Amino acid sequence: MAEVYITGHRNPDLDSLCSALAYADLKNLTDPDNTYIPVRCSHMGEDIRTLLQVLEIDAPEYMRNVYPKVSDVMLTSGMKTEADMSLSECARLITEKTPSAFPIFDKGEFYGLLSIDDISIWTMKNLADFGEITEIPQVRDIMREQAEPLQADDSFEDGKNAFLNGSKRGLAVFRGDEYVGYVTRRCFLNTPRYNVILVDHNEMSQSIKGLETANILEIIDHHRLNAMKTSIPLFIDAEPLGSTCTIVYQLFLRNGLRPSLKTARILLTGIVADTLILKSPTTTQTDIGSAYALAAMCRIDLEEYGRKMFSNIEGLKSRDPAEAISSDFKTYSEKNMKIGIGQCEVTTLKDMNDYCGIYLETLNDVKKKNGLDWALLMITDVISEHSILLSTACKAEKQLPYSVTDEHVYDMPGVMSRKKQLLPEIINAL
Ligand SMILES: [Mn+2]
Repeated sequence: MAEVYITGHRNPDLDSLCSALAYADLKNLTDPDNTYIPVRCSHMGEDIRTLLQVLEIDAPEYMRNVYPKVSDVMLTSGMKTEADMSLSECARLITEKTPSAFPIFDKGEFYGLLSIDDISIWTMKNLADFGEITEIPQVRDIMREQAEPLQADDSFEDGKNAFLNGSKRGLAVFRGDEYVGYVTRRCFLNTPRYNVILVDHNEMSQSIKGLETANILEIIDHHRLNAMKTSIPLFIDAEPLGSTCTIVYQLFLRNGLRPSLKTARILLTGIVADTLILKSPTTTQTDIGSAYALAAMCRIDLEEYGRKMFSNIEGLKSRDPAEAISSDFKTYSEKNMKIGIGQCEVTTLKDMNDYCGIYLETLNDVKKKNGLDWALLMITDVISEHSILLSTACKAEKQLPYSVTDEHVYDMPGVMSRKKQLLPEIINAL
């Protein structure tokens, strides 16, 4: 039985979060031999958090990275060896299990690690001094000085390195100041690998930290393909649909399964959000068919549900610019340039002159902070299907096919999709 983590991209949007939740549900139904756990690999923006609350959807748990950790290889002893146990009692336990080190408790509390060296050193010394062992000591009396314990979240490499110096047989593992287990040298023979499924993205730079050390089992996505080299064969379902949730719904159908009502509503949420209520040019007949089928299943009026979702979006004027820009920000590497493009949805562009200046300024900070060559922000009015584009100063900026309304501000009527409409023009301009 293995654990498999399903994650969307960093700065998760609703499609990323919802497709992870729904796909985990599907995988747990079709493959009960393994456990599929939906996670998110970064923090959520304020607007997404509020929206999830309004829609009564629980976000996947946050997972910092998939680097192998000490906790992945640590042992927890079934032996309850007490500090006041006699050495002969202890010896009987050891010959049964032959561990090189194991934990000793004092009235249930962790006392320290006893290593096989503690026992042999004591025995040798007694034999050398007296020629025989006259008195049997308690375990606590022969334990030598304890080494600094490891932390459960320490990396596997750090844990392994802790054994490089000296002749330690084992090390205790703590979480904070609580004992949780112990490790011996043998624990570090094989590096464990996390199992990961990527949804709604396929690029390393947008994914969970430590992915290069993990097994990527599957990719379910609707973005351009710029995937990493993988170490094992994998299942990929990449389709040019409006939402990853549509692909996940199609996979339910292909498996002859119907999503539960809860999952149906989660899928619907992802589709409505990513297709901007089925109005984005990325929307296909499959998205429309899937969305209406799911809405019917949940007895939800699709348009009303969409309006309710988007009416919860606060105007950019009242939001913190840095937070708004980073809430849906993606980075790309193209023609040796590092580019970042953010997108914000609004329900009107009438107030844009009130905030354009401060957003342009903040965009420059974001560019510097992230070591980017070019940063852009697309502000999309989902009602009138119209976007404006803010840009940091860049040579390629002049090549963009949009009309300039102000310095570094461009008008993009009818443009709603970063991926399908803006990104190809950016690459062209470069
Ligand atoms: Mn998506």
